[in-house]
Amino acid sequence: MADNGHRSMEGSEIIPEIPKEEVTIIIPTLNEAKGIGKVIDAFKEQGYTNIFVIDGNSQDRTREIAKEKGATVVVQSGRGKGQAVAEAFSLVNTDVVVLIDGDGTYDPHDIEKMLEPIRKGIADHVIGNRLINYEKGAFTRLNVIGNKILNWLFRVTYGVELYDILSGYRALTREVYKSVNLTKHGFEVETELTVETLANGFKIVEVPINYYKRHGETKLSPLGDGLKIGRAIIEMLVRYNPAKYLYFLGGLFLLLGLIIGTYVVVEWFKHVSHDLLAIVTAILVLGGIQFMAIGFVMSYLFKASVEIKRGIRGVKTKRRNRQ
Ligand SMILES: Nc1nc2c(ncn2[C@@H]2O[C@H](COP(=O)(O)OP(=O)(O)OP(=O)(O)O)[C@@H](O)[C@H]2O)c(=O)[nH]1
Ligand SMILES: [Mg+2]
Repeated sequence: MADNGHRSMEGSEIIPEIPKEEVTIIIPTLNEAKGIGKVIDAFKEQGYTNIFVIDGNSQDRTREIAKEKGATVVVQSGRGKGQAVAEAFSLVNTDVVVLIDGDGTYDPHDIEKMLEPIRKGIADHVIGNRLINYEKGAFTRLNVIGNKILNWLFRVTYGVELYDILSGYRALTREVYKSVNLTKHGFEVETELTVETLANGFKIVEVPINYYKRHGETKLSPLGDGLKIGRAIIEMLVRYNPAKYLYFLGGLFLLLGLIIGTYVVVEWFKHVSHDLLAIVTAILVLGGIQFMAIGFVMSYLFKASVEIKRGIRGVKTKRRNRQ
């Protein structure tokens, strides 16, 4: 990477040639004996030989098949897809990692599409968007609706135009996968990866990919995991952009102040005075303005810290190139 690591206008590192040995395919698996073999074969046929299976102690032949096909297989030390992904990130060290499920839902032949934005330097993290072109039956109706709602919730709260934040097909540069701090153990991992990347000032780009019906049994509980993911989206906003909460609170105070204040003024014209309500109005309006002002300063600090992180990375890359 030191030879060709320079940055694009967007601030992402351009890696014009990504040698195949500098890409690790990470596949978290839990009882995926029906799909894992085909997924590994398809990557190997294309010359990708660094295949890392992080297994959740499968009770079927998943690990044997993966080993037979030449993958490195590690049994995760904890539980859940999130913990498995975090552990895999700590164990590999190539320029790029590609994350994919072991159930045959994603197309290994989409890998070049996934890597292209990194090569061009327009992204540090690429998400494969499944929701544009998927095989009939690949999603249940509930899953389509759930995905749409959660993506909408994300766009509204974070203000970032992404349409498939829960996709399991991703490509990440070393800078991203070594810097994300993954604390969630389950299916919130995709949300956390997305939020962590944005909060650290990296760029995410989505590319349309194919999506097929899975082999084997799902491990996802649509309602239970959907609710957990929704909660994670909101929770992580507090962690990374508390200013938005203050705007919301400030807006609420001002609105209440305005309603009560209007009532007080209308009554005053009728020669009825409401001293207590007038005080409440003043408190609500002043409180609302204060929340908003603090929110404004915080959002400025938040944006500045993201810019600083991006700047520091640029300086580091320049220095590395000079060496
Ligand atoms: N290591 C590990 N892998 C897991 C665990 N839970 C799920 N996985 C794997 O993570 C990937 C995603 O899980 P899926 O059950 O396919 O979830 P999904 O893709 O959201 O849902 P589907 O629509 O059913 O495909 C699959 O390859 C699973 O085998 C776990 O606890 N540990
Ligand atoms: Mg899947």
